[in-house]
Amino acid sequence: MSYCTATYRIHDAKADFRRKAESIAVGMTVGSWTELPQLKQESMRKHLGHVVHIEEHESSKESERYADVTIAYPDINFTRDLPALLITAFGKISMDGQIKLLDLGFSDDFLTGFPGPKFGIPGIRSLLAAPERPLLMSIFKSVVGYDLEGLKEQFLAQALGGVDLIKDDEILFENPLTPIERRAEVCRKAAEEAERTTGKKLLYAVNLTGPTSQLRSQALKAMNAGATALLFSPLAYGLDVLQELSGDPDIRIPIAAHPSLAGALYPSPQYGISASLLLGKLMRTAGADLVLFPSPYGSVVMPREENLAIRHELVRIDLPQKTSFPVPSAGIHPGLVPQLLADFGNDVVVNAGGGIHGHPGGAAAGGQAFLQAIDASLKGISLEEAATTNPELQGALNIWGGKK
Ligand code: 1AE
Repeated sequence: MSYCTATYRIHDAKADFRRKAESIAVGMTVGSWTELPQLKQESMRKHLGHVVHIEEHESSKESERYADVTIAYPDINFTRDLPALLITAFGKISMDGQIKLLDLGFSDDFLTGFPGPKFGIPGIRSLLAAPERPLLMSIFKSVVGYDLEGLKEQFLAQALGGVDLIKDDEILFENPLTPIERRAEVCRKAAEEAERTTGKKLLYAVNLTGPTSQLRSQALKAMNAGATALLFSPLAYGLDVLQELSGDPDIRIPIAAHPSLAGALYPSPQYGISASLLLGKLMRTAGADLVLFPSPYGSVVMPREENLAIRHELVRIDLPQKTSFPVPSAGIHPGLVPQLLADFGNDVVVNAGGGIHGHPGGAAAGGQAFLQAIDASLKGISLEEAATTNPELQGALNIWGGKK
């Protein structure tokens, strides 16, 4: 028999955790067990979940009493898609008291349904001809209400700074001023123009939005008009939609997953879904080539150990799927680069919006300041020292300083 597992943290001041775990294992599979006649019990046994492990954490404070519980769910009960597993493992019980889904363990059989990222870290590195170094991504800012000319101007400024990727802001939806295929076309030309100056390849991720039924045709439209990547918010649409898009053989460009809505799901110690599962394992399994999430250091913060746990899920090499690029984001400026590289190593995309556009010398200088910070960090030179010969980096340090 093949099983997927789910590990939960259950907070309860008084519960008998074994009874609670057994009631979940039975309740989320065959419904009831002891009330079934003997014959029925035999035929239902292959569908019955079971408790694999319980680790209780007692505390003098009743409110801090909890147990980590792992339950195995027979694969025979669900189809090979994430919604089916999520509903089995954390459907109804997600609303039943203080319970947080910490992890899912996929059986080999279940995992065969998930090809994972089409490009992943190796594919993106190959598209950018950047085999080893950390990458730099810039985010369009102030895009709502702009026309194509305004967008092109911003794009060029970012591209001339030498960034590897530029992404739309996630709040740029389909609109008459900059429809997806027009901005893909205009920005592709701008990327080619910038490449002639910088000598660097560049991916542009257009934001894929609109009704779910139209996403595929919008993605193809964008790709055919010149988009070289897509930005998508899987938690607003559903992870299965990401999987459909990433698994579509006609969509031949990488997908960057935006974490919109994630804050409603991972931060509580008592409720929701852990960050490493939500933004790490599930995003990679559903096929995200790059995954954005808040870093521990910027304007929106996530605890460092959760960041590292996400990274682990995205880059671990003991899985059949390609690895996904971790993209720690939000309030990132050049002063944070040494710490980010220390945490993430070279397989990271340093991502900034305000930290590029807010540079006193403009967006091109903002990109250059980041590249200088990355270069200095890789050489083990302090940013202060590097800034003595790099005025763009000095400009960034003057306003944002180093890591706070
Ligand atoms: C965690 C997502 C960050 C994001 O999407 C974004 O737009 C960040 O912008 P800045 O770098 O904080 O300006």
